[in-house]
Amino acid sequence: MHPLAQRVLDGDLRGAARVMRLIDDRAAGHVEILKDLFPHCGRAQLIGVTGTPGAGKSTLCDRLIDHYRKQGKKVGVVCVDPTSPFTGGAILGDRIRMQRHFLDDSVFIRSVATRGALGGLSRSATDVARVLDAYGCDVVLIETVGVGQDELDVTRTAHTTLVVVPPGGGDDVQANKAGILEIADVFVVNKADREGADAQVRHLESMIALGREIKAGSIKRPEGHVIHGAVPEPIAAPDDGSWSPPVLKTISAKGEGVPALCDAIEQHRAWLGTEQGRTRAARQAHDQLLAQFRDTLIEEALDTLGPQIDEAAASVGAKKIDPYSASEALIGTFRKR
Ligand SMILES: Nc1nc2c(ncn2[C@@H]2O[C@H](COP(=O)(O)OP(=O)(O)OP(=O)(O)O)[C@@H](O)[C@H]2O)c(=O)[nH]1
Ligand SMILES: [Mg+2]
Repeated sequence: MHPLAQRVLDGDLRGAARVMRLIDDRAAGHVEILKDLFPHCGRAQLIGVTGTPGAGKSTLCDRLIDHYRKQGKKVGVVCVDPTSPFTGGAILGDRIRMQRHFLDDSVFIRSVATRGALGGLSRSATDVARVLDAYGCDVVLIETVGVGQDELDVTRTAHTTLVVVPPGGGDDVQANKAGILEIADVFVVNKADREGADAQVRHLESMIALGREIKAGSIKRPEGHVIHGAVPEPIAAPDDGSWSPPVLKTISAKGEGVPALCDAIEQHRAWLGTEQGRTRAARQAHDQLLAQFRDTLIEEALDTLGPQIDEAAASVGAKKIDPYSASEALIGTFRKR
């Protein structure tokens, strides 16, 4: 066992902080520590909190920390900042929103900034969440902005993912329909003290219903033809044991709606224990391994091929070779090494 891994397992705060810094820097040896920690992971409940910029995710996290601390639980928070490391804006906001918990030594808040590397952000966040899990946190909140690829990867780590959106407008929601539906276990319409909250709830609910109908293959053309599948009527309720994301309203600024949200998180947690829930966990594990495999493979290939990739790219740019043949040639070289 790596001595730093042992320190994490012993609940040594400074040891854990050091491991997280090594992860952030992708420093040599950090993978060995993660290997040692992995068998001790899986105890913590991982909750992803994502959604529109400024929707109130950090304010909501602050309330969730409160809730779990009142239950005597140890809480970890990973804030993922996809903005430029030079502005650091989002992290500052996250820290301000949760600052009253900074002196509580049962709350561990850690930020992960974009490194610009391939999948670097989501991987660091996942790894940091694992360290917090092994360190003994009962709950780990992972805050990310938006629903880009990084967020998809991060939420694949989470047991339950909350998608937080503000009332009205709905442009972001509109633009990200597919992504949002894929990742949301619970929808949270925050800032319900503002106009348009009920409209947003209705919009999300109809989106969810539509998503179910498409899945069931029961969407009809206007003239009544079934496009695919043979189910003639739209499926109204999830009575097949699958999970349908509830849409809840909160006013995080005042803590309103938060107890009901915590109930929904618990219900989802219970569902994860059902047959369908376990199927989903297996799919997540599969996706995670695939992502890890992809990253490891690409890293090794970049290490091995290095400048040859730049040369090939220049040739493709100059139209001396097509990208398909160039990739095949690179893979050929990589295989032979
Ligand atoms: N009116 C109202 N304002 C809120 C509510 N919750 C949060 N806010 C305010 O919304 C602003 C953004 O809140 P944050 O919690 O920082 O939002 P965020 O989603 O974490 O923001 P980013 O991390 O920058 O994407 C702050 O000024 C909050 O005080 C709410 O329920 N009602
Ligand atoms: Mg925030």
